[in-house]
Amino acid sequence: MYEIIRRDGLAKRGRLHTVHGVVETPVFMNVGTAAAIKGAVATTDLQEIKTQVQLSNTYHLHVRPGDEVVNKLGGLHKFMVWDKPILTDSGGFQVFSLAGLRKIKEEGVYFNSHIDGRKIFMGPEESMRIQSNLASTIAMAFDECPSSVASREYIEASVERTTRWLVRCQEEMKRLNSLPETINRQQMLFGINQGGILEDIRVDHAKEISKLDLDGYAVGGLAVGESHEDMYRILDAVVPHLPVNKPTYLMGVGTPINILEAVDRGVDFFDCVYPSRNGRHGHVYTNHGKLNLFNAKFELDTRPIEEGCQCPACRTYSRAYIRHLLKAKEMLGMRLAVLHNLYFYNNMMEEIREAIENGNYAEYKAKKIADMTEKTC
Ligand code: PRF
Ligand code: ZN
Repeated sequence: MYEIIRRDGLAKRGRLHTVHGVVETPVFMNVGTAAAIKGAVATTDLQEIKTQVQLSNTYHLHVRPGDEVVNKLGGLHKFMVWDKPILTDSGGFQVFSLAGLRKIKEEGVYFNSHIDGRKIFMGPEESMRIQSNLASTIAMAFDECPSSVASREYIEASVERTTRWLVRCQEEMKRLNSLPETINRQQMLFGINQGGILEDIRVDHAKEISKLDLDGYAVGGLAVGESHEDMYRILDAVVPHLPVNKPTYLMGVGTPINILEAVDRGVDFFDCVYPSRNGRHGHVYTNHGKLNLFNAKFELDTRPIEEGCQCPACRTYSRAYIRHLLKAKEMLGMRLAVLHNLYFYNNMMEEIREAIENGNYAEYKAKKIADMTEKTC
């Protein structure tokens, strides 16, 4: 059940009630592709960095260790020792971005594993069965994310197939949730809107999938190489055609500014590898722009990454020390930079929720963007 507590323009302050607790929205989900957040982040860290939801991947966990193994161990929550919500992506997108030779057919996708090259088939039913085995809180529909340079004809045919796949996902999920052996019999299913940057196809698809009574709706197929202006134009067109009483999830987005802009257009859920990936490379977010800790100017800098930041890195260590750790390839360097970055994102979402509650989201967004792009430090 999703409730809207407050609206400020199109921005929504909401609450998603799940079997694994409540998600306060807008929310940034922390990416743990293979059941771990890269950068040696443990469950015990997540409370301190304000994580609400972890995101894992159907495709990766199916290949290794295998969803049957996770199922025998009692599901992903027990396996990872995380009792709050987990969203699993369906595998569709990862198959397209990672797997080798692949063939897309009406029944699903044939491809080779990126680990050992073995042949795998995944269709809507397989994706739902894997996600049911994993017993995540929210399962994503099996979709195709067409290439950003695909033709109108290709995108049209692909989106129609994605709709047929969605209907199959919904039926299979209903069946799995009714089985006594299913670990999470209240698993939620989110549908995914596609259509590249073609507004008419996007809007038709949004209207079509809105007729199905799903637990939430995602906008997929963005942040795949198009301009930020195109992304915002598609959100402007699509979000008003998705059910307002259901959560809206923008998949794989993005920079702090992308998130601030998308919240303003009615988006509630986000995920992105940027904070963890950038952290592992020594790039850290601050309210005055991104810093590269490898830069020589931080050699003798005794300040924390960000003055006043309450993350585990900033409460204890200096820029100079973390810079040294990163240069010496000490694991602690990556870990601290990742913890800071995830805290920065999760804390920004808390600020966003507060601003919407106070009815001053427009001012908050303008100031946050002005500060982040001002480039001092
Ligand atoms: N589909 C799925 N997962 C995704 C995407 C998508 O289009 C994207 C696109 N940014 C990220 N993750 N299933
Ligand atoms: Zn910090």
